[in-house]
Amino acid sequence: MRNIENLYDYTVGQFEAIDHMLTMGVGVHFAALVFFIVVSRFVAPKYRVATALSCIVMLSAGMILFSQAAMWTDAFRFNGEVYTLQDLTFSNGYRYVNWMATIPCLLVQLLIVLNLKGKSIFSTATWLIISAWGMIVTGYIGQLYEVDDLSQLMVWGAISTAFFVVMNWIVGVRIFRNKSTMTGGTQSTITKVFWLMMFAWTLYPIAYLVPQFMPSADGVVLRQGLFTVADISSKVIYGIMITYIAIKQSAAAGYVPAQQALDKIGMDKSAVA
Ligand code: RET
Repeated sequence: MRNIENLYDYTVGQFEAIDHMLTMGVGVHFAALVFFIVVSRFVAPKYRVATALSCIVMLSAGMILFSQAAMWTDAFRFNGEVYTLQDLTFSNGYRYVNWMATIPCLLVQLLIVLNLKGKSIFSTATWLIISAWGMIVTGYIGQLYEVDDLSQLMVWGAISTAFFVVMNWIVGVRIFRNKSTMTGGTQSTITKVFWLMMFAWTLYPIAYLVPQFMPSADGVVLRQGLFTVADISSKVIYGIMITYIAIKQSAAAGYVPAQQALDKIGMDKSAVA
């Protein structure tokens, strides 16, 4: 009974909205997995790990969302009027555990397209991963209190946010420092990636705070909606932008499959010339 999801009855509309959002999330991540596998051949070996990391994130997120959707439909039964909890419970905790793996992948793919190498990629990745894990572990602990003790939710949330700020600061500094190394006209795209991250990643702490500002069945629908928008933006759209940058930089470095792909879809003719 750790999550507020288990406290309410849901109308058919509320129940199905959540079921449909989770199921859509599964579909989007698996479809994107196919996309990343197919386009990885246009990415030069130097950047290909970035796209491979997107594949891992898609598989991992698709699987966790599949299990969230199954858990949601297993936990509640329709009694002719509303959906009520049965002898199983629903938990968001699995998401947090999944982030321990997916967030490092998302951060490392960013560092790869920022052209960081050797010692500097290793040390930046280490600091980013330490702060990300600090953020996740403290957030995981906090969400265990969302039903029983909102003050604990807030205290752990504040500690987690401190890690989040450090992580964002490192990301911002790295992007704006390394922008000048980026080729193929990708400097404006990386700025967009930065703002996408700031937007999408902030939706997660808002979802965390739902028990504080909207403890109701509608709040639960809002929370699962926030998670869905955040997941698709921070992993799928982000991954597409990262791979786009990787292909453009590959073309600028003379990688022929990248040049052919860009020429064909008319995105960048200058890189071929
Ligand atoms: C928590 C706890 C409350 C405070 C903050 C949080 C931040 C979570 C974030 C999650 C990002 C997840 C991603 C997943 C990709 O697979 C832990 C909810 C600040 C930023 C990008």
